[in-house]
Amino acid sequence: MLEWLAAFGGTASGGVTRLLYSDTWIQAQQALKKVMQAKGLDVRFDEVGNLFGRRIGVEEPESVILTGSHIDTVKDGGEFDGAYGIVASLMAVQRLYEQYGPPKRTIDIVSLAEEEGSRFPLTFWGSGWITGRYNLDQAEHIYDKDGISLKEAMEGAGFGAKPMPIERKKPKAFVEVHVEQGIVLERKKKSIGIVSHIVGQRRYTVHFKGESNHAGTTPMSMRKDAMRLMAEWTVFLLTEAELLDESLVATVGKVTAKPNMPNVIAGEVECSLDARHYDSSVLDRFEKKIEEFETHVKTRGMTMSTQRWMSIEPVKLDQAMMKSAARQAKHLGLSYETLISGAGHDSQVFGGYCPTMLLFVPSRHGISHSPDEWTEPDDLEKGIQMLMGELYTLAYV
Ligand code: HGY
Ligand code: MN
Ligand code: MN
Ligand code: MN
Repeated sequence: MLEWLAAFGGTASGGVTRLLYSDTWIQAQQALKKVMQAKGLDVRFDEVGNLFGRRIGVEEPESVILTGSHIDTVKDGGEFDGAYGIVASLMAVQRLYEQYGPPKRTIDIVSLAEEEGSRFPLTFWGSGWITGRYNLDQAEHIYDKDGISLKEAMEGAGFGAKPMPIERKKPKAFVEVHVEQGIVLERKKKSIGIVSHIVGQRRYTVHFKGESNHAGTTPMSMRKDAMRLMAEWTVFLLTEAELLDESLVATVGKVTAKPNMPNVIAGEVECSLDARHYDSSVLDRFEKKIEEFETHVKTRGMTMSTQRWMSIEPVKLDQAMMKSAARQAKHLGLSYETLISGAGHDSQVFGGYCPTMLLFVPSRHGISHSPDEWTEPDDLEKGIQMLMGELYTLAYV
């Protein structure tokens, strides 16, 4: 089923690009809706395009256990990030139904609309909508690289102001299985990761302004080279990150130059910055380093600006649910490791909203956000067994 889903947005390099409200995203959500219907689930979309497949509880139907993950991907990402959590939920709920019939409490499988922030400068749109982190009018002022607003894209995909009939009751719990996207489980030869914390994340867009000029006739001493300034800023900041704290990670992953010509000194450069740590005070101290560099720039006759467009706090996940997962792993005879997630997840948004559990399965060589993302089938299966056990405890007992 993962290959089948990966075909929606499959790329020449064997990766997947499925951006929020794009055609491939719409096709994937519509195809999943058909799969859910074929499994006898009650399906519906909410206002922003989160897709729900419901197995009604026969004793406490109003008590809802939510499980799933996100359907969107990064550009040329892997077939497991997000999608595995949706497929695992579908399979776990199906198997439980076949073995034990309908649950006592309702189980909602959710294919969350967006988590990555790949198309728009906003992350967790799907889980953020469900938990009230976002509202519809925010979508009007957020644009993709082509100047299309999130609102236009949402309405173009058939969602938006027309509220679909869903009640906005808080779920009793949220359970997500996800590939680790890191190398801890492989290194420690463990089958299951039980996540205790998810790091806080801050994302910035940084703009450097110098002066375009001729690459051949402008002496080095007379240049206002925005690319050179960005390079100095990058080395300074990433070095400071290493010195500040061994668990702080900072990434400059996206750069655009103007006019982006080989024989023209770049007059402007815009780049991204992604900083993460499980302690917000370290992220605050890192932000001070950004300000420190900005004061130095003024002496160079150039300018720079830093706009923080995303900030999500670190989250500590539910201890009781972690203990339940550890019992489950022991019961199933699966090796497990408790760990901190360096990747952001929808569980981070739900973690501050309802009791939340995030389970990992190993990523080969820790690779993710890449066509080389891979998890062995029997590891995927172990994740499904864990999810079945936890959903049984939450919805059947
Ligand atoms: O970027 C992340 O950490 C996640 O994969 N969205
Ligand atoms: Mn991701
Ligand atoms: Mn993910
Ligand atoms: Mn994620």
